[in-house]
Amino acid sequence: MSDFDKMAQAILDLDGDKVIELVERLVKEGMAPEKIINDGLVAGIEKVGVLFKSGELFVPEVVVATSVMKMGLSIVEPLLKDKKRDRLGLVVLGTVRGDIHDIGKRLVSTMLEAGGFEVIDLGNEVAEEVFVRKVSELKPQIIGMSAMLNTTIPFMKTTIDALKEAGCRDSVKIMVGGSPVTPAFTERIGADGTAEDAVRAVDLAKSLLGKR
Ligand code: B1M
Repeated sequence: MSDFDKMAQAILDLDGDKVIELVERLVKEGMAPEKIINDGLVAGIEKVGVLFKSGELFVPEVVVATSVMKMGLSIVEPLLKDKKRDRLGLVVLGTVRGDIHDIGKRLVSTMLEAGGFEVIDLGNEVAEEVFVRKVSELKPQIIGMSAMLNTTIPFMKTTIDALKEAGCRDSVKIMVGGSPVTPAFTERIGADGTAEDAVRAVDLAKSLLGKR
């Protein structure tokens, strides 16, 4: 079994000590933080999702698996942030109203920071009026919305409508993401772009601002 398989298995076993031990060893051996995140930690939480869907795991176990995964993330994230370069722009990020999934958003935030953006993360269950208030207060170049539920992605459109109503839609670029979000949905709600993962989210943010 590879170290990444062991890490994913440790997340499934809800074994935080094992995850920490493996992450710390791989970091010490010089493994790229992005690889530890994608091939070990994200792979583990995705396996949790498969077992949750098939009814073999229940919400309390997924909650603990999430904390175990985050223990590993908190070791590698600072290494990515060390790569911070010149500020390319300000991104205000949040998971939309009614949705508490934050692992993907957190990865997007970390990768954007590593890619040179300043990020203000508004957290989870961010109501449309909060996005509107933050656009006028902080004047970001980009608003990023994340959602993981079929029942919460409609709030992305609600937020865009609220920004239009407040007269500030045209002052920001809007990017959206999360597993139920498709390019067709993105276009339909009038957002400016979507990305499948955190690495592509950085490319998207740069292209929205005309930077390479
Ligand atoms: Co929930 N959950 N969950 N869950 N959960 C999913 C999403 C689900 C697919 C599981 C399943 O059925 N297989 C399903 C949603 C079905 C749907 O509607 N499409 C689901 C459900 C149903 C629920 C509840 C309703 C369960 C219940 O209570 N009965 C409930 C809802 C709570 C709520 O939000 N109101 C719920 C609760 C939870 C937990 C609290 C237990 C926990 C969340 C903990 C947390 O985040 N703090 C949880 C988890 C962990 C999951 C799974 C297992 C993993 C999600 C995750 O973190 N993936 C998930 C199953 C799965 O996805 N396989 C599932 C890893 C993460 C790195 O990927 O978030 O996709 P992702 O992010 C990616 C990309 O999407 C993209 O980049 C990220 C990084 O590469 N991306 C962006 C994300 N945001 C972006 C924004 C961008 C650009 C790219 O621009 C701004």
